[in-house]
Amino acid sequence: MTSLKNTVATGVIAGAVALTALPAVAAEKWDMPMAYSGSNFHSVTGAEFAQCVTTGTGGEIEITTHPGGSLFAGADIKRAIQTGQVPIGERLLSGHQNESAIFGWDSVPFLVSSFDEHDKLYEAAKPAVEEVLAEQNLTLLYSVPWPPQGLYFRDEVNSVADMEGLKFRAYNNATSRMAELTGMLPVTIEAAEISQAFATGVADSMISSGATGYDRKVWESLNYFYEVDAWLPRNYIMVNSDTWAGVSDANKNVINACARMAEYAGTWRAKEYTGFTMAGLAAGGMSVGRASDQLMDELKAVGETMSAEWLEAAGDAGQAILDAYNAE
Ligand code: PCA
Repeated sequence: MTSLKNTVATGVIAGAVALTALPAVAAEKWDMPMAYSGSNFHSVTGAEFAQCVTTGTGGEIEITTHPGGSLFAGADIKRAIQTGQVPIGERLLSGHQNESAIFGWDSVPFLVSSFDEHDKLYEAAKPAVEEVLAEQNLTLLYSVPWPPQGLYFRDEVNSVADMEGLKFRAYNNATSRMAELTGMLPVTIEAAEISQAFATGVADSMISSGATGYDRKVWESLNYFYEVDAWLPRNYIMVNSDTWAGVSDANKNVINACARMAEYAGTWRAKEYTGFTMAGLAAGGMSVGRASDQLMDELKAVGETMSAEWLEAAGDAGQAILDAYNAE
């Protein structure tokens, strides 16, 4: 017994000596709230980014993701980062178009409809977005698009008249405005809550990607998905600028490298996931296909109105984005 005690005591002392002998680098733990389900490709990409940073910084910065709105609900994540409640997080910035119309550049209907066009528009918009973020104490690390947005309904819809009076789940200003302009009733609901909203009749329809419908198994309540490719909104991974200023140059390099890889991997997944999830919706029992010509024409007219409204709100900075896009 005595010898065991001695061994343990010696071990403890040796451990204490070893600890004090280590350089005084305290591991920083960064909690990273994310709004979408853990299985969603944005969340998977975020978890890989977190692991990359943790490994790459030798554990000096350890990031833990919290998907599904479990730490902060989507709408609260940006403020939590700005105010330093968390150092880092992911948010769909078009959800904050009321703060700056610039954040809505990615939700202007039918301005772009493919990933390639969207990428080009993002390059044009990015400097203006980063400028607004900087004013809000936020630094952009990386950003990943959602697949093209299509319309989900309980019943068949072939025209805007068929949409009249439906309860339409909205996730940002553009989606609410689209509901208003098509005679529907917008109700803002986080993606994490939509399965229940459709099951209980709080909403009958939405515009979103095949990915979100698939993640939330909406075929349990809804029956039609119409590909309209209205726009491709983006999620942004942002860090509090004060926190960022305190990161060593070496760790900034690691984080930026991890961010570039995450943006690449996330974008690739968004593209791959588009076809996969639409097939998944059909396998779940939904009717999946292009919207009728009449519905498309009528939606394009709504899009014209919304484009004009966005440009009016975004002013010269908005026009500069469009000019840069068209000049390329
Ligand atoms: N899914 C998210 C935003 C865009 C998308 O495709 C959502 O529906 O909340």
